[in-house]
Amino acid sequence: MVDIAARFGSFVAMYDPKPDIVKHAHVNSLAEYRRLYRLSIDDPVAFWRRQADLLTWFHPPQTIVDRDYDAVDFSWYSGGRLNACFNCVDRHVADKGEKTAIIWAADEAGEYRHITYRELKHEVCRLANVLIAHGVKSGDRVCIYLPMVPELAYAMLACARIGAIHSVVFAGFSADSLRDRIIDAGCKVLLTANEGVRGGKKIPLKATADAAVEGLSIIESVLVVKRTAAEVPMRAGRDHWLADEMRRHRATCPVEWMSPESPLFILYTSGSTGKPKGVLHTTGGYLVYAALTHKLVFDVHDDDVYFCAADVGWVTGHSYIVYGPLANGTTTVMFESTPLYPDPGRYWRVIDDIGATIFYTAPTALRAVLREGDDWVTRHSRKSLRILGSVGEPINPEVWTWYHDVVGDGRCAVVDTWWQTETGGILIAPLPGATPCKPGSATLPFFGVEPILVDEEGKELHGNGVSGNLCLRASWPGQARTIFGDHERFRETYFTRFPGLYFTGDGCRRDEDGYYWITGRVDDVINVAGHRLGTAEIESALVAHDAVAEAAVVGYPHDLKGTGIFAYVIVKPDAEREDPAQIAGALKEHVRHVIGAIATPDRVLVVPGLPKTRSGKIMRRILRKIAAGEFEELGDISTLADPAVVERVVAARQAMR
Ligand code: 7RM
Repeated sequence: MVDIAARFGSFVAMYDPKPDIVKHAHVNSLAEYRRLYRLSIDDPVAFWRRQADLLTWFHPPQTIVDRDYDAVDFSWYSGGRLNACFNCVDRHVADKGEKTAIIWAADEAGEYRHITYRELKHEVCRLANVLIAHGVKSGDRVCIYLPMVPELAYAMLACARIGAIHSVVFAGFSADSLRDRIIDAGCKVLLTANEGVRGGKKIPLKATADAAVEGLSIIESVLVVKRTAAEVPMRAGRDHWLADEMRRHRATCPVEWMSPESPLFILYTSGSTGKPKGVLHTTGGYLVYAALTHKLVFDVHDDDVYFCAADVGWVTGHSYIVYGPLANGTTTVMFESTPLYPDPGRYWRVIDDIGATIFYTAPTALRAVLREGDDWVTRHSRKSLRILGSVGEPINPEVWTWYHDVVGDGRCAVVDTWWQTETGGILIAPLPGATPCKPGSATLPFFGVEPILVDEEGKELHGNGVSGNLCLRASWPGQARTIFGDHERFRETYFTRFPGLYFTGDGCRRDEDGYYWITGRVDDVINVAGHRLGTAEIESALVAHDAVAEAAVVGYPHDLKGTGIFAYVIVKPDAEREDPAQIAGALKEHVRHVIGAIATPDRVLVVPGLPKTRSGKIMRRILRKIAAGEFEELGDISTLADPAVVERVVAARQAMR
C-alpha cells in the first residue's frame, strides 16, 4: 500500500508561530501547549473546572463531568445554573456597555451598523418579551428562518434568555426543507423576513415560509422582519411585523436560570443517509467550550474586531459568530453579502473598512476569490489583520500558502480548524503563537480532546505515521448530547461502529510529528487497484496546477482497478480557451508527477461548475453517480446552491461518453 498522505506531508514546509503578530498569545509556546494538553487529558475534571470560570454562573457547577458511554449519556457542569444570554449580553453591559457587540455589514458595500452591548441587551429583551407574548415558554422550540440580519442574533439570544430552544434554518433552504425541520422539532413560532438580500439579489423568504407552513397548525405565530420595502401578504392573526411587536414591549426581561444540560439549540445537519438530523446542544458545556476555543484558537483579546464570514445558519455561525465571541465580550461581525459582491475584493474591503483583526472563512470561498487574481487582494491594505482561520473542508496546501502569503502578507498566523456540527466547537487546530503549522494539516488537538485512529476492525492504531478512521475518546464539554427526538439514531450513527468511541466519519492521518491530516469523509476515500487514496490529495495536486481553479475527485466503477479515479475540474479563465482534451492530458501527467502513477486520474472532465451545498461543500454523492453514468438516479438535489449546475455537468459527462 502506497502511503500518499505520508509522501504528501513530507515535503511541506513548517511555518513557525509568529510571535510579533500574536505577541500577547494566551498560550505562547509549544512547550506550554504540551504542558496544558497533558494536564487536560490527565486530569480533565480539574482542567474543565477551571475553564468554567470563563462564564458567570448563578450557581456554580458541582459535578464537572458525568458520562455513560453505554447509554450515550453525557452531562457537564451539573448542579450549576446559568443563562447563555446573560453570559453573552448582560454581564458585559456593566463594564463595556458602549463597546460594539455586533457590526452588521449589509449586502450593500460600505453600509454598516454598529450595535453596542447595551443596545444588544435592549433589543434581545424586547424580542424575548415578544416571544413570551406569543406563548413561548421554557423548553418550547422556535424556528428562525432569517437572512444575516441582526434580528437573527437577537432571536437566538432571546430564546436562550427565556429557556426556549432555537432551531435556525439556513435562509437558502427550500420550503420543503423548512417544513420538515419545523415539523421534526415541533416549533410553535417562526421568525422570517419579508425578503433577504444577498449579492444584490432579493430572496423571497416570506413566500417560502408561507409555503412551508401552509396547512401546518403547529405554527401559531409568524414574526416577520422588514428587511426591504417589499410588500408581502400577512395572514391576520398569524403573521406580525417583528418591529411593531418589539416597539410595544419593554426593553427589560428577566433571565431564566437554566440547568447546564438544558437544551440551547437544535441544528439540522445531513449525514450520509436518511433525512437531516436535528443535532442538539445544551447550555453549560457548549458555552464553556465555544468561549474557550474561540478565545485560544483565534487569540482573542479585548481590542479585536473579529470577522467570521460564515452564515449563522451553519454551526460555524452559531459557535463562532454568536455564542463564542459574545460570551467573550468580543466585537463580532455579521456579514450579509458574498465574497464576490460587488467584486472579488469584498472581504478585504470589509476588513479595511472596519479594521478587522481576525478573519475566518471556508476554503471554498478562498478558492473562489483566489481564481480571480491577486490584484483583488493587494489593492486593499489588510494591515489590521493578524489571524486567518479556515474551516469546513480540508484546505489544499496551495490555498493555505496563498492565504498565508498573499492575504496575510506572510505576517499573519493561519489556523486550519477541524470540527463538526456534532462537536459544538473546534477540536483540532493550531494555537497561534504556539503551534508550528504545516499547510494542509489542522495540526494538534485542542485541550481535553483525544483523537483516536482506528482501522476497519476497530483496532486502535497507536503511535505516529498511521492513518485510519478518526474517533474521539471520552467526552468534551461541547459535544452534542442527542439527535432531537431520536436518541437511538444518535447512538447508532456515532457510537456503535467503534464501541466506546465517538466516530466522526472522517478519515485522518497522524504523521511522523503527531500532526493530524483530515483526508475527508471516509466515504470519500477510494480504493484504487488495492491502493487507498484520499480524494483530497488528488484534488490538491490538481489545484496546484496553473490551469485549475477548482477540482473534485470521486471513484467510479473500473473494470481493471475496481475503482477508477474520476476528476472534475473547473479551469481558470485564462485556460478556458484551450482544448479540454489537451488540458485533461496535461493534468493526468501533472498528478502522476506530483503524487505518483497510482494517483493518476483515469478520466478528467472540464466542467463549468460543481454541485455544492449552500454551505459550499461539494456533493460528491452526485458526482459519483454522474461519473458512473447513472444520470437517472441522482437523488435529492434540492439542497444544492445551484441545482442547474447538475444538468451542465451531466451534459459534459455525456459528451465524453
Ligand atoms: C464546522 C463544520 C463537518 C465536516 C467534517 C469534515 C469537514 C470541517 C475541516 C474539515 C478538513 C477542516 N461542520 N471539515 N472542517 N475537513 N479540515 N478544517 O464544517 O458539520 O458542517 O461539517 O466538515 O469532513 O466531518 S459540519
